Amino acid sequence: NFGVFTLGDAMITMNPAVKGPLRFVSQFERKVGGAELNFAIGCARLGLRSKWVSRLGKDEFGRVIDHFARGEGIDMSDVHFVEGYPTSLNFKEIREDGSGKTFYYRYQSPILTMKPEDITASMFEGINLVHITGVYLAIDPQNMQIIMRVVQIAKEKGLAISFDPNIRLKLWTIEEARKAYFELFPYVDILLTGRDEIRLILGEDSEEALVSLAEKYAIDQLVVKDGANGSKLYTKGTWHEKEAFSVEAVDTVGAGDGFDAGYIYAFLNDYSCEERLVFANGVGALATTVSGDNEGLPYLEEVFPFIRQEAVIER
Ligand code: KDG
Repeated sequence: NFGVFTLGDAMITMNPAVKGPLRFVSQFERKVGGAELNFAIGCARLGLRSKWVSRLGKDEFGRVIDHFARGEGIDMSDVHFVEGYPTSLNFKEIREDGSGKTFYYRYQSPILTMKPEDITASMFEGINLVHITGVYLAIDPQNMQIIMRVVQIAKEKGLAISFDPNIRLKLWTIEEARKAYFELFPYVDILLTGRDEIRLILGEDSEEALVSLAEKYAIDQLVVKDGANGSKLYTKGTWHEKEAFSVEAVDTVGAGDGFDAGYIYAFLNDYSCEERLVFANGVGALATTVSGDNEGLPYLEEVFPFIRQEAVIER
């Protein structure tokens, strides 16, 4: 059974009870979000051992996140409560097609209390892959030092490193984001990026530009997620491409994290390139069919009938 490691901030996510502009929404459902935690949940549901490293506010919302993540079977041994830093919040606005906007209340996140020396080699026991996302990097410039420590230990241990830029331009500028990504690319084995994101990062999304990025930084697998248009993978000199599954999306937030979890599951389990894309497309699609950032992430046994498009017996 493979183990994955990820690190990041979680938030209480206020999901609107109705669709449309937030100023007209008066009721919300309290849920849990956070890109890296979503990834960890996605992996755990697929049966991977999943470790999430974080800090939570020593408050009621911190307890909500703690209970929620424990309930998902996440390894929480390096998640600690800190005083004086309220647990982060965000409010979502959801449009008719399931897309939406995020409004952050994420100042002085509890995870800012973490120091590079808090990352130790013993935290990586039983781990096969380290997953990093740009959300953690966007929260504070000092987080790069922590990520460099993670990367250093991962490399010493010969672990694979996956990275999702997860651009959040409400948290930093594209220039700051680019600088951080290019600092990290030399260590990345698997790059999982949205098509619109890679366009922002490189200024274009042509196959030539992607190939030269992969080759320059020795990125073994470069995966481009293109939502309803499917996904493609460049590895070892060849492109592979798979169409998306058609679903009725109600909430697309967290679909990219689900895709990443699906891809990493399939990679660790030695699936072929095409199979990895099909599996990841399936997990990403299923994630959009349920409201909330991670509620729709499927269990392993739900993915297979879905990707084979088998009829499910409902009653
Ligand atoms: O990828 C989903 C995340 O974006 C969501 O859960 C909230 O972490 C979050 C963020 O910063 O947007």
